[in-house]
Amino acid sequence: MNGTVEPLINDEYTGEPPAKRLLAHLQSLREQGTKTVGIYCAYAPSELIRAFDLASVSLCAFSNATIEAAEAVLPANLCPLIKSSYGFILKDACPFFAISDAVIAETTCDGKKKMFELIADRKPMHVMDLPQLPDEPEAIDDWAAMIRKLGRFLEQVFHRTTTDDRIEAAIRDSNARSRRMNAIFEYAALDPPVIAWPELYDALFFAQGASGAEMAPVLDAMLEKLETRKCDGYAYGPKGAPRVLVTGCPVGGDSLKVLNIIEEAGGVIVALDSCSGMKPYADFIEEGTDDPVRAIAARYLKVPCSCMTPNMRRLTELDRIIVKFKPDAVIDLVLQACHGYNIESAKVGEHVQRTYALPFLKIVTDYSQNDVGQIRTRVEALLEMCADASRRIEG
Ligand code: BJ8
Repeated sequence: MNGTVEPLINDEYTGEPPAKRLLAHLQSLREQGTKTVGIYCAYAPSELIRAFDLASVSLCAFSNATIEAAEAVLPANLCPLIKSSYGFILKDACPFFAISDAVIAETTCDGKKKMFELIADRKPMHVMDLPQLPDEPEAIDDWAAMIRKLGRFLEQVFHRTTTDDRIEAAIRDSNARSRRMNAIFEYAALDPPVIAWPELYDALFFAQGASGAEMAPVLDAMLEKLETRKCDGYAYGPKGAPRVLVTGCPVGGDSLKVLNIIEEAGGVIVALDSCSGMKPYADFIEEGTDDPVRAIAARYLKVPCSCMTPNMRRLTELDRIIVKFKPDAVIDLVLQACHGYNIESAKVGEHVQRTYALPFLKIVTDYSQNDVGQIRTRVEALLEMCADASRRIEG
């Protein structure tokens, strides 16, 4: 970063892990009587949860420290995200789970589905049956039915009801948050970018558990500072640094090692295409329909997850991101034993290389530090290809 700049979120949690800020926020909501629902996936319709005056928050899933405990029960050759999630529950180490009054799960990948069975007795849990052929005509009816069924679960557990008007209000609140998040992403799309990925990550992390109204002052203050940075000619990253798009599995905690390596190797990350990144804000829910639950269903079925087949939206979404963020290279981050993202990587690599002639690298990793040296070597080689390409263009 050139020069010292004021942090975009400047509060008592600045410089701390972003979970602390979110936890404090949720605890203060609880003190005012707001109950919490824990979620594990971007398909969980948080608008419906909020329409019941409940907070929704993503549960812990990104630490190597909880994997050993999980492996006493789960197979070692399972996705680290699932093992870590389960280990957090076994060790009673996830503060967000501790304050959750219920948990929502979905039938996404097999490993997650079976892990949910093992934790189903810990809290009231509801599993949503996710249609996995999203383009079939009945998918939207099926998913809308599942969202209504979730509503009945929330009614039973929390002894309250909601209305279409409140669901519509939650949709509008969620869209307002997405609009502001997208306005923040514009500053990463600038060339050079004026926002660092840890700053993006801080905002994305807080947004996992804060409503649009709660996020508004935070994001508005960020936007004001970003505009000042832009006007002041501030640039993030070394001059001419290759711009990197990171796509693939959700990234957080110990897998952030890959993002750190990319920047240590001289790249700047301009887009994070994953469920822990920009993916949840890529689309809006239609407002003002006569069936807000169906509008929510339509939006969520568009989430381009590799559990879906075919998952053509992954490629069309990559098109949008590549045109907007103008990356010089694409890195597909796949968690070990995530067969969906791993297999899909062949299509992703072929698409970005053939359509955009972009250097592409698939990294398969877990939450340990064992492969840091190997990843660094491969990332450095990728970024060197970008430098060679730009030297050729200049020459
Ligand atoms: S909508 S990406 S959050 S399922 S747990 S699929 S990494 S093997 S997290 Fe996901 Fe929902 Fe899809 Fe997004 Fe692979 Fe691991 Fe399964 Fe995973």
